[in-house]
Amino acid sequence: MHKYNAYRKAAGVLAKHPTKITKLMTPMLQSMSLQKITGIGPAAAQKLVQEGIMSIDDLRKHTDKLNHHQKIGLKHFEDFEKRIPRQEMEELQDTVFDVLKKLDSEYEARVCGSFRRGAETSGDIDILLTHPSHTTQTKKKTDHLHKVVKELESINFVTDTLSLGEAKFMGVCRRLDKKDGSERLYRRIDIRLIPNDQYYCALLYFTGSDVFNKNLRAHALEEGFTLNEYSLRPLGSTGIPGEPLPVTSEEDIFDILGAKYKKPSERND
Ligand code: 8DG
Ligand code: CA
Ligand code: CA
Repeated sequence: MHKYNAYRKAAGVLAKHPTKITKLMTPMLQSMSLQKITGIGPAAAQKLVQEGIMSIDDLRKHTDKLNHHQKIGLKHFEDFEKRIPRQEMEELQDTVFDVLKKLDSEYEARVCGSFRRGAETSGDIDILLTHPSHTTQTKKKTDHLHKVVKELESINFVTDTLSLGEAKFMGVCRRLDKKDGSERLYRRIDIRLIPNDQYYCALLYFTGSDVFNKNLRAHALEEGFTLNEYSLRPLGSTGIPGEPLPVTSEEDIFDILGAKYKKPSERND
């Protein structure tokens, strides 16, 4: 009954103000289309629409309104919309791992996200990186990530940087030229430097899927733990999280939570 009345009311409003509603829907759709570009979130998109930028084509005529990240997003928009075949993901992975090995044999890295779950195609490349010398106890700043990115640029693998901090790189890369004439698309790549003691919680989190993560976090709470991308902590009777539990594998996390271990390929939902 309530629902029926709500629909009847909505229909009445629509009938009385058809142009108002159409106008409202149009900026919403325009804003959503602009948000397909990396670096353009809801706020930026809304601002652009208010300034009369109605489409991605309009945006190309007004690149002065964009910051560096958004400009690169626009430049490679078509490429970024395309999924990356697994074969190419493996090539991209090999390139990064070769560089890491050359720089320091103690680096440990993983491609996470849909690739680790066995997907045939991936939207981007999510890499986790760690090094025994880098832990949450490390007092001085580490420059591992800057060193790695610099090296990946020097071999013309990384082509653009969207953002680079001590712990997170967001950028663009491209397959190295195999001289077989095949197309080399620009791909989105993220590299996160993780303190060694947080590596397995991060690995679990960034492998996903996000639905799987949500369910496991809910299960953790039921068991009296709090789980996030950094740590697994017991919740005391007061509900205050205790110290992070030591974990040395993903299996440890499932064990502590009393959950059956699931391989990455079993974490798609
Ligand atoms: P895809 O790139 O092939 O489209 O899929 P994906 O690899 O599963 O998704 P992603 O957006 O690249 O995120 C990688 C993992 O990070 C995801 O599988 C689980 C974790 N994750 C969450 N929540 C979120 C979130 O809000 N944003 C991002 N970027 N990652 C998240 O659990
Ligand atoms: Ca991904
Ligand atoms: Ca990603």
